[in-house]
Amino acid sequence: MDPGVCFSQLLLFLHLVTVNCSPGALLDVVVDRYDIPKVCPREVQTEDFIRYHFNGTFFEDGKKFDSSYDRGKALISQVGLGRLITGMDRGLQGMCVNERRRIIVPPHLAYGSIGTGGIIPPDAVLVYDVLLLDIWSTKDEVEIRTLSKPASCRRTTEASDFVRYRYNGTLLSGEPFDSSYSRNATYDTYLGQGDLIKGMDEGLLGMCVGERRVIIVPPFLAYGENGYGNFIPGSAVLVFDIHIIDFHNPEDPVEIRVTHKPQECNMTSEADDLIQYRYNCSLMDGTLLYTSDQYDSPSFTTLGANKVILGLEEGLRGMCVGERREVVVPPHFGHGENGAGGVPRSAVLLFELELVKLQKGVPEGYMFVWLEETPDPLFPAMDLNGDKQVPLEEFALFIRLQVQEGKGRLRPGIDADSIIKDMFDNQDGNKDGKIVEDELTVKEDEDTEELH
Ligand SMILES: [Ca+2]
Ligand SMILES: [Ca+2]
Repeated sequence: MDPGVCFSQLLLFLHLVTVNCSPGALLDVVVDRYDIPKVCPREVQTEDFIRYHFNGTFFEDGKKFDSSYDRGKALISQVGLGRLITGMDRGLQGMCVNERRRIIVPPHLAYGSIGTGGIIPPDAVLVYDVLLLDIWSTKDEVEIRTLSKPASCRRTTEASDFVRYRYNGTLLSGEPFDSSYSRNATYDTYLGQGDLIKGMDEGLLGMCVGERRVIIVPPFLAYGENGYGNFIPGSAVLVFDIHIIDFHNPEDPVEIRVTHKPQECNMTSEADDLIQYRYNCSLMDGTLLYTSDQYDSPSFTTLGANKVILGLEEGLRGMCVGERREVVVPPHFGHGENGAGGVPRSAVLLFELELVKLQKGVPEGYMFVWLEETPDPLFPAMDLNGDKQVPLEEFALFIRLQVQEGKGRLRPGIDADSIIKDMFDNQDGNKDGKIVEDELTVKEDEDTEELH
C-alpha cells in the first residue's frame, strides 16, 4: 500500500484512518469529495442518469483495472437501481457535475469473494476516481433561466416566428460544443416547425428582442443517445446561452410609432411628393447601420418612385414636416432573406425618421399639373399680350404665374427653367421659337399630359 495515500488521508480524514489503512474492515463505501465545484445546482439522486469518467484501481497496489479515459469515452449509467455495483450506486449519490471524488468500495459492495474473471480478484477493495460530466432524469423538462429581459417588450416569440439569435452551446460540464459567436453570424430559424431540436423549439418561446436566457435541454429533447457529430456526445444535456437579436413573423406589417407630431400639420407626405428626411437605420440590437448624418444634408426621395425599400416608403408616408417616427421594418418589407450591404440576411430594421422638407409632387411622367381647372380655351390665357403668339419668355411667365397663384405645380426637385423649356419645346411643333394657337390645339389632342 502506498504510505503517501494513507498519510494524506490521515490528515484529511482522521476518523477514517483506521479503516483506510485496513481496508478489509470497510463496512461501507468511503467517499472523498476532493474537488467540489463552487456552484452545484443539482446533485445525483437515485434514478438519475449520469455520464462520467473514472479511473478504477485496486486499493492494495494502486494498479489500474479499468478506465473510461482508456476507452476514450465517458460512461453512461443510471444510479441507484442496481445497474452499477452497489458501492458505486451508493458512492455516486449527491455528486455534482464537475465534482471529482474518490469512492473506495469494499468487496462485499463490489465483486465479493469471487471477483470477476481475470480482472478483479477475490476480496478486492476497489478505488474509483470519478469525474461527473452530466446528469439528467427522464422526468426532466426544458429548464429556462432568464438572464436579462428588456424593460419593454412589444411582443414575444411564438411558433411560426422567424428568429435570429446568438448563442453559446455547452455541455453541462461547461465544455463548449458550438457557438454562433465563433462564426460571427446569427443563427436564423423558424420556431415551432421542427427545424430545431424539441427542447429549443420550446425553450425559445416567449422571448423578447434583446432578451438573454439560458436554456437547458435534457438529451431526450436534444440529440438523444446518438449525440451529434464529434462535439455532442450521446445522452448529453445541452446548455444554450441565448441572446435574441430580432424576430419577425412573415405576416408582420410595417410598424409605425409616431414619436413627435408637430402642432401644425396641415399637409402630409404622399406618393409623388419630393421629401427630405433624416434617418437612422439600426438593427434591433441597437447596431447602427446607416444614418443620414453621414452626409452633408438629409436625404431626398420622391415617394412612390420605388427608390427606397417598401417598409421605409410606407414609414415615410402620411408625415408632416417636423414629425418624427420609429418604424420597424420586417425583412419582407426590407432587404429580404439575402440582406444587402451591411444588412444581415432576414434582419428586422429599425428606422428613426424625421421629415425635414415636403414638396408636393406631380405624377410620374408629368412635368406640370393643373391644381385647378385648365383654362379653356388655353391659348388666349397663355398669350398674355394678345399678339397671337407665345415665345418662351411669355410661356415661362405664364407657367410661373400659375405656380405662384397656386393654380399649377411644377415637378419638384428639378430646375424649373429647364422643365419650362422642355414643356415649351414640346408645344413648339415647328421649332420656330414661338407657339401659335394651331400648334397648341394639335398638341392638346395628341399630347395632353404635358400641360394637363
Ligand atoms: Ca404673345
Ligand atoms: Ca411654332
